[in-house]
Amino acid sequence: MSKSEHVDLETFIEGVEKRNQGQTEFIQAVREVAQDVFSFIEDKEQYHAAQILRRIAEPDRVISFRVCWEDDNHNIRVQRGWRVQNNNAIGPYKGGLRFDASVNESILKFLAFEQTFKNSLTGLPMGGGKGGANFNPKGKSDSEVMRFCQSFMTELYRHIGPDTDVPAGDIGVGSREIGYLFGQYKRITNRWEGVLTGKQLEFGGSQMRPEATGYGAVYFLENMLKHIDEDIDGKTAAISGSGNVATHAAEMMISKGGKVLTLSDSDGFIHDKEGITQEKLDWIKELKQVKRGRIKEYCDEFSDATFHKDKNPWDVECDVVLPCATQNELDEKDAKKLVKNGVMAVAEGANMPTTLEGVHVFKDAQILYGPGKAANAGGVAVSGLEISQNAERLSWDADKLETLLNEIMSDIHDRCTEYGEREDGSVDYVKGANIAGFKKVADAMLAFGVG
Ligand code: NDP
Ligand code: 2IT
Repeated sequence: MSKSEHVDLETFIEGVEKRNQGQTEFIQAVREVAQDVFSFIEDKEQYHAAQILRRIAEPDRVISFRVCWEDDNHNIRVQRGWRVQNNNAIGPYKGGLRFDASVNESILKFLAFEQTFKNSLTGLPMGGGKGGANFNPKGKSDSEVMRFCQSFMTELYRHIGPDTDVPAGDIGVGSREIGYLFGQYKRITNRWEGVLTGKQLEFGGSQMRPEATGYGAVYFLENMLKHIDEDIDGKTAAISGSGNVATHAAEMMISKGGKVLTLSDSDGFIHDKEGITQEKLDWIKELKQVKRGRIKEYCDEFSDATFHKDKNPWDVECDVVLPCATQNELDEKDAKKLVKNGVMAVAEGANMPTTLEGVHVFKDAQILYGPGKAANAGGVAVSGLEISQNAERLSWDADKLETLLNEIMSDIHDRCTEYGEREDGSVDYVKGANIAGFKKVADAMLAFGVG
């Protein structure tokens, strides 16, 4: 074969921009990975010749469909649903479903692209996918959510399967929604199979799956700190979000002796200078999961705390930061403030919560910075273990799963170190995660030939 002509990084990005006009989040995610992958493959002709990154950055398919449902006032409502199947080189497509008013194709394509690298990093055989709908579950009755989920699955079921594509939860999709979705899949197909993860324990769910993303992010943080002979005990933390990931990250921080100062939702953040204790956190979990309330109500219950409307918590002085709400919630200005205030580590529970400019601030300051695709991989890793349990029709106990989660997070840390260590011994976790995640998928694609 004659030597192929290589495009340079900027030409590659220009092509991505041209083919995905207006899809800013997707372009951002590709740009962040491409920088590191281009330097890694510089002297590796086989990856260039096979156009591997170009192929990973073009989803295998994007399925979009109408979701029609009836609200409690008998109005007919029409939403748009999607499943983005990005890449299945190393296993069936795997990744969550997001129900939020902001959901669009760009956001789901960025999430499916990121998921491909994240799932590779876990060491488990899972490809990358993501889906969801521009449906806002806030303020909806249980019956409305049920009818929406049933309608959504009535189309989605034909595109998924335990060996094809296994969705799970993400923003706005928790155990209630997974229950309705699974029930409808089972009804339509007459098959009981592990087609979704994040199920309740009664019907094939895994111990530790609800906790896995948040706990895993703290284990990753602990690994990064250990690398510089530090630990969590006594460290103050600012956490954003108050959903599944944020509350479990807070729980593990508290259990390791950390002091959690903040949590948030899309209305603003709460600041509790005394620290959010496990007792207070149990109150928050009840507020968010059962009463479906707002985080500001915390200040009515715990009067020392203050609520900061329409603000994120990045002004608060702290040792470590765990952004656990959503993409692009921490920008360059926030990053500079955090560095100025002496933050030593950032572990991302959310997907791409830091803007590209913010990432550069953290990297330049050489603080410990664990990107989402590494730090929040514990959730999908335990989803992978839920698939294994369903396949062998067994349930493993919580201790075994917690041990496995711990080991997987430590292995991910080691993979990042292998490819991201700088000459001075510090670690560029972004580079490490991007290259380690890429290499496994790329080598599988090379084995398959062009297709
Ligand atoms: P939840 O729906 O349980 O919670 C989301 C939290 O983020 C809520 O507190 C929500 O507040 C807040 N939030 C959402 N959108 C915004 C916004 N635009 N501005 C400010 N706050 C916002 O979702 P998860 O905890 O599951 O997901 C949080 C993040 O973690 C996401 O980035 C997700 O992709 C990522 N993630 C999740 C995994 C999982 O296993 N669940 C695995 C890996 C990553 P409000 O109630 O006001 O909307
Ligand atoms: O972003 C993520 O990794 C998730 N939302 C979890 C995906 C999964 O399949 O468990």
